[in-house]
Amino acid sequence: MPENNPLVAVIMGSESDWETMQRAHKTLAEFGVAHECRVLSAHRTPDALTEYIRSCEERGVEVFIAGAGLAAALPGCVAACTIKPVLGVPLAAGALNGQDALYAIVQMPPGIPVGTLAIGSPGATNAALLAVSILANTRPELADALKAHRAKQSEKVLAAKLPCD
Ligand code: RP5
Repeated sequence: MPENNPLVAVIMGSESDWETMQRAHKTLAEFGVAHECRVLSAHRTPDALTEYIRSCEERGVEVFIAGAGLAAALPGCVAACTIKPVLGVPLAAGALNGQDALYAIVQMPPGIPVGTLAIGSPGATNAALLAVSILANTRPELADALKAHRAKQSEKVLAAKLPCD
């Protein structure tokens, strides 16, 4: 595989999802993980979605991240088309503030799993970190980068000052 081929594909159901899903893009970029982001909808572009997943597999993608709101069929549809790990991010897009998407994504029937993250930005960030963890199983440089990232978080907590200090 050429070196710049994406290892992670970040798919979202609508352009309106970018505001949240850019957290996944930014986190993957921070770790230097080759990835690409696409808008494709399970309901509105089913054929293009299937074709895209096939092309991702041919180009060596190892992890899929899929973010969607409302009925949020996207992560499950991606999982139906690949045996690669699929990480689902429920997005707050309507009256139910993402709880609809959370239930839709987390309640996959047994046999076609989607690793479901938190609603919204924390989920988008953690989906990317989890993708890095998966890739780090076979890439020591990513494992080191993850350890450094954790250490930085620990330092920040330990250095915290309260108004009563
Ligand atoms: C879902 O419907 C998308 O993932 C998005 O979160 C939501 C609303 O989409 P738009 O009406 O903004 O295109 O499929």
